[in-house]
Amino acid sequence: QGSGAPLLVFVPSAGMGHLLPFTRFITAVATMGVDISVVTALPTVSQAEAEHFAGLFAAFPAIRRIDFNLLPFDAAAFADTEPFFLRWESLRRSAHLLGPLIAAAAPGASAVITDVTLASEVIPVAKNELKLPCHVLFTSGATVLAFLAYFPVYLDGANADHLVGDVDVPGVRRLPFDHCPRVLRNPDGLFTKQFIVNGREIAKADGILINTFDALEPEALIGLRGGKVVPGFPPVFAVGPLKSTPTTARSSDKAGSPIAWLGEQPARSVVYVAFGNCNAAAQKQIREISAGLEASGCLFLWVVKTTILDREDTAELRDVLGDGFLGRVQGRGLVTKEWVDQEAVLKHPAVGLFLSHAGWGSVTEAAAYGVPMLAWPTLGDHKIIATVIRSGGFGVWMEHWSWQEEDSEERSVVSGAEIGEKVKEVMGDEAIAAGAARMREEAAKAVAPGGSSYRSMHEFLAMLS
Ligand code: BUP
Repeated sequence: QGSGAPLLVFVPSAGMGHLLPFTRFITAVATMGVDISVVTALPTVSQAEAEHFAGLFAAFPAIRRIDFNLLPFDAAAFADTEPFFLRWESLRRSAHLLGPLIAAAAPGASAVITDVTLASEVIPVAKNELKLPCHVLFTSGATVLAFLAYFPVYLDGANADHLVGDVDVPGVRRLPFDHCPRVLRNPDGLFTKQFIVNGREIAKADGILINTFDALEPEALIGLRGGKVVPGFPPVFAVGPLKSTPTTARSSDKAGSPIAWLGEQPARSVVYVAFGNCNAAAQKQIREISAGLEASGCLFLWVVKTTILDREDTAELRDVLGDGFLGRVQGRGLVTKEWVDQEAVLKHPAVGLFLSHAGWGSVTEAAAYGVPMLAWPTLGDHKIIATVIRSGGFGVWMEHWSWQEEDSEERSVVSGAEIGEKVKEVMGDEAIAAGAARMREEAAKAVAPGGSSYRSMHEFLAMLS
């Protein structure tokens, strides 16, 4: 401070899918002459986040940490609510403490940058109390942002307090009821309430930063910027794909690691299978996936998760996968429960397909490295994101594949035979491979000097001074 450089105060939320874009953006601007403070709510919900924060502050000692002690939060009233939604609520209920905290710890700040899950609480604190501009770093895609921003307008029109039908986002696309986040069907759900208030408040932000690029989501970016989605919407800065940070890389290429194993495999021969950080598959479905991968005849690297929170995942892989599977696929399949450096995996020339839940982080990484996707959306915004994969021409979305919920007979499991067939088919799909290669070129162009994301980033920085 005092150097004349702008000082940005970041307020990230919980969940690796939220934290990673923050640290990617933070490290990008840290190397562009910006001073940085990061509000850090500790302890984190997941082990992965704890390690990630530690890595960030170790790698960038100049970044200041503002410890944020959350007020006690009684979660008993929210039975059956996902742990990350609960943490967002707890952060939101303590957000009024941020005014004095930031004023004391970061005097002379130029702007506050908040996660969207905290937008309705942090924007008023920043603007009214601290008299600072407030930007939102949106952690999903522009198409999802358009949906979020338009959703309150849709509700007003429908005279409803939750999702009741298809949502036709003006200038972007019509989202059938089934593609919209299932969780919004519950009007009393914590997430629904957060989603609506954040969707209303985000229009008051001074700008929205987003890890996407013009060629990946042209309709959504044009619709948002031209005021078609919501008139008078703040400027949208598409600054992606953001590069990985040194703190992201937690697994090395030492012997036995996934990266070392990939090094021994032929080019584009491996299917990488991962469904994100907070998506625990049911046992029955895990067994079918294993049968499918075995039947596909392809090499594979599979990250298995059986619990939402990594701290609670104590199951043995051998029990989860069933007798004999690991022995049968030895040498052609690597299965792990450990965190892998997914960017290093997707960057690796041996990887030819990504079977994914279509989380936004995963999609931007696959697009950046030109890896074709087979999308199997799990929940939340994943189906909206899957429409982006499809319209971008770099992957296939199996619309009828759903996820068996534990203890639920409601939906059937996707069979191993079908999974195996589809994996083999998409692995050999030349048109999708060409679409993925095209997307990689567009991504590289966007961040190169003069490219759309490069210009957006510089426009944003110019606005700070
Ligand atoms: Br698992 C895993 N290594 O082992 P998404 C994830 N990641 O690097 P989300 C690893 O986490 P939802 C692992 O590269 C990506 O940047 C991955 O973000 C990284 O899904 C991020 O894809 C995952 O947005 O689920 O957030 O886990 O979308 O449901 O919130």
